[in-house]
Amino acid sequence: MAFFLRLFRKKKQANMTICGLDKAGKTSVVNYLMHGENRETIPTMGVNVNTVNLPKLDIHIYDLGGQEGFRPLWSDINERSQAIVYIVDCTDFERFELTKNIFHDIIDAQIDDNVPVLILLNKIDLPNRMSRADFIYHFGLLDLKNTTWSCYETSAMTGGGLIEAFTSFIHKLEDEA
Ligand code: G3D
Ligand code: MG
Repeated sequence: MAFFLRLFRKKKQANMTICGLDKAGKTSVVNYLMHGENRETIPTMGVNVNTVNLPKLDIHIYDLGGQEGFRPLWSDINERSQAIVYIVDCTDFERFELTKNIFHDIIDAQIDDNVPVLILLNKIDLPNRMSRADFIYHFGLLDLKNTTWSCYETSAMTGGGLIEAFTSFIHKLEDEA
């Protein structure tokens, strides 16, 4: 009986939100995940949704517009997400404090403690970037006591680091489904 129930049970759904400042590389990362290559992007107006169908789980990927005007939309979507991906441009020293504050606001006010968070230090193909160790320290990740987080260096230009970053993250979601 349990076997038949499993066969006909509706597949589990999960929402995954991709957050970060405009130009961090959110849409480029989603394009790489969906198409296996870098594609030209235009600024995201509002929200783009893509669905990945895995055997046990459908993941709805919400790619949010990062400009200031769209950020008020984030909290609604984040509150309904089972996973958060936060993308930081590792060469954008000027907006480091801004993106750090926005990140901590999401963690503190928009998601539950049990929602896993994947942080991507993106654009590692470029020179003059911050190191992962410096980033983890200065971004305050070591101060997060209740959040399950992981941090990977990635390039949505070359695809570097993306498989490593998403493999265990997505397996975790599948296991919880
Ligand atoms: P967003 O969705 O976060 O706003 P986009 O960011 O994905 O639209 O990317 C913004 C710009 O950064 C794009 O360049 C894109 O090609 C570039 N970009 C994204 N990821 C990387 C990366 O890993 N390495 C490098 N070198 N560039 C990246 P344009 O020139 O179109 O603005
Ligand atoms: Mg975008």
